[in-house]
Amino acid sequence: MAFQLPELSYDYGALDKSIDAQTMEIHYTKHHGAYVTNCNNAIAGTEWDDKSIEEIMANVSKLPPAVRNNGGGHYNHALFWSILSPNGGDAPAGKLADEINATFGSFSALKDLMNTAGATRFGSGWAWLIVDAQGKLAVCSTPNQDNPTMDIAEIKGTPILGIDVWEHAYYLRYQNRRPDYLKAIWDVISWDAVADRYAAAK
Ligand code: MN3
Repeated sequence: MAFQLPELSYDYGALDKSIDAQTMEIHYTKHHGAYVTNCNNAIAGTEWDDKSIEEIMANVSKLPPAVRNNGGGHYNHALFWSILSPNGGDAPAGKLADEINATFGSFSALKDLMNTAGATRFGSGWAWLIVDAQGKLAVCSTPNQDNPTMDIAEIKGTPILGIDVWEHAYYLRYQNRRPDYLKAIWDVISWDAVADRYAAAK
């Protein structure tokens, strides 16, 4: 069963307060599209071609680099689109808010940690908020299209929020100013979606 691009629940221009429409369209159709195609090609005809993306991530060390890069790209972008929303930008609520306050001190402190993780990731990669094996929240970052669900990850866990810090995610509007993109992206984070992922991960 070949992987497919997930449907977006908003238009390319819907996140314009943080991400412009052209960036969204190229990012989704060309970048994510290529990860899907290349991942499918890399696993076609192998024992992995009927496995879930989660199972592939958990065993990625046994697979060729093309699967790590493109399967990772598919997993990461599917998560990324799902936690963005034109109605985002509020603050975490309920149990997730309590856990953020208990772990990091405040929502503002979490944003600072995520922004630093993203800004200091040399080259391309991702900043993550994860639930670790002990059920605790943690912030980390990964290079390229790696993620914390991969068996090769230095810090492992279930991501509930991921921010793409590849230049293709922000360059048209922000050029080299990655910190400005990171500051703006919080205006389109859907805390409902992150809370759903938190509940599922616990
Ligand atoms: Mn990307």
